[in-house]
Amino acid sequence: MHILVTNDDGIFAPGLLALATAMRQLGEVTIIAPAQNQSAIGHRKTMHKPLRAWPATLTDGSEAIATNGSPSDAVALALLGLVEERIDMICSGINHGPNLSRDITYSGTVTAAMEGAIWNVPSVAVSLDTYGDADFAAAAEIALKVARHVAAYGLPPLTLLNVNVPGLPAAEIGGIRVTRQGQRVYRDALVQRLDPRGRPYYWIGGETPSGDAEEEGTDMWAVAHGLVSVTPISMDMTNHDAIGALQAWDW
Ligand SMILES: [Mn+2]
Repeated sequence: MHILVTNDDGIFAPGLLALATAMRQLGEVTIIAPAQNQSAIGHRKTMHKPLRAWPATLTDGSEAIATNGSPSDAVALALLGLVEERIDMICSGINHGPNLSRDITYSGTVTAAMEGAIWNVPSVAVSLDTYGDADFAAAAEIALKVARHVAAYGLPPLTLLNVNVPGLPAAEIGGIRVTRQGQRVYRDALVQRLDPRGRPYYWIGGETPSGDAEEEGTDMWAVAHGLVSVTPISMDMTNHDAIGALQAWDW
């Protein structure tokens, strides 16, 4: 097995090192990740400036490749030939913070795995549901278990796994549940300020998003109940149920 490990928190994020360290139990690991934090970058494909890639050494001495590109650029660079060896799996993370429900459309962690899924390389995104102190080693052991299952069973075409690990000590994590996307509630608020020349500028601020933890079987429900959430995500975003209704419109 040759596993590509990437993230969106940046090449020196501890979650990346924990994930790469765990994945070495499954196979050879190549690390390529953004040089800086690119959380919430979305599925960006860089087309209007050059992409750079350069060697980096992680805190444990691991050799890695840093890039000025986005997480999905990092995956594309590797698959397009920057990494010469065939890549059998892509693991993205471990993100410091959850990627639940519609977060996946913003998340660089998940969109890196989406890039892999588009290439039909089995891809897994892993996030830890805490913004506080994070036990990445425990989450990495869970990521390894998920990756072993992906290697053994395979994934359907154009499908990635979005894994969210509760932000709990390892002994308090209850097990793995296969889930669907739940309902995220964003609490964004626009903050307007004035620059030194009196012109307005804006931040999208507000409180940390919440969501419906009561709807059983969702990603949000699982992590709220101390369970690891594994959601299969399809790159077919068609709302198949809506096709009939739209066809009935008087076009
Ligand atoms: Mn992140």
